[in-house]
Amino acid sequence: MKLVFATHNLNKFKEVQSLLPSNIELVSLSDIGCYDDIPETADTIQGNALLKVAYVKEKYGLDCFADDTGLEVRSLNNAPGVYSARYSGPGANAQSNIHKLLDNMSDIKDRAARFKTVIALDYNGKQLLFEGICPGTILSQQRGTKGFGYDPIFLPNGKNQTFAEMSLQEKSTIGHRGKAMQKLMAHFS
Ligand code: ITT
Repeated sequence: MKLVFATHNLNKFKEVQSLLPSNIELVSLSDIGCYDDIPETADTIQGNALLKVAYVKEKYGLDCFADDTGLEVRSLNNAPGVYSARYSGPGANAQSNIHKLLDNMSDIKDRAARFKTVIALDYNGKQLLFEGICPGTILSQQRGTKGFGYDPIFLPNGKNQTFAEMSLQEKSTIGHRGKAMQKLMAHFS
């Protein structure tokens, strides 16, 4: 079976590809000729995941799934949350977002946070949602060079390595995206 994964994030694509059984062939946005900046204007993570699949369905008529992810920090009222990608403003990137978050948390003792992924699936005329959550804490300094985004400052609960210090496989086993993907795959089994 072929399924479009509606993401422009190559790291996400690789994570998801490593989790899929061999009977599912993942098709990228560039494979279908989509280079558009798909609007993510909803005010919830779930809403943005649904917007991404709706865009591909409407413009290309293809079944697909999409992932929207946010980092929710308890002491910041769950910010950056749905705004994780543009937390540091126009031209934001992973490093500027990390620096802004560490600055905002410099005096904060409660470092609890969680990654939340919502996968939206548009398949056979139906839309379904699958959620994955990974609890952890925000470190005060970056550790590790693997992964992407906020991974160097996120220490999952019960682990002594950040997501950026772990192998892709280990991150997927305990991580938010891996948990949401397990639910997606259970749907197809
Ligand atoms: P697509 O929308 O094209 O899938 P994106 O990078 O914009 O790619 P999101 O909107 O889901 O994806 O991501 C929001 C932000 O959260 C963005 O800054 C990511 O780098 C970050 N992020 C997402 N998943 C992450 C993960 O597993 N580890 C660390 N940071 C992550």
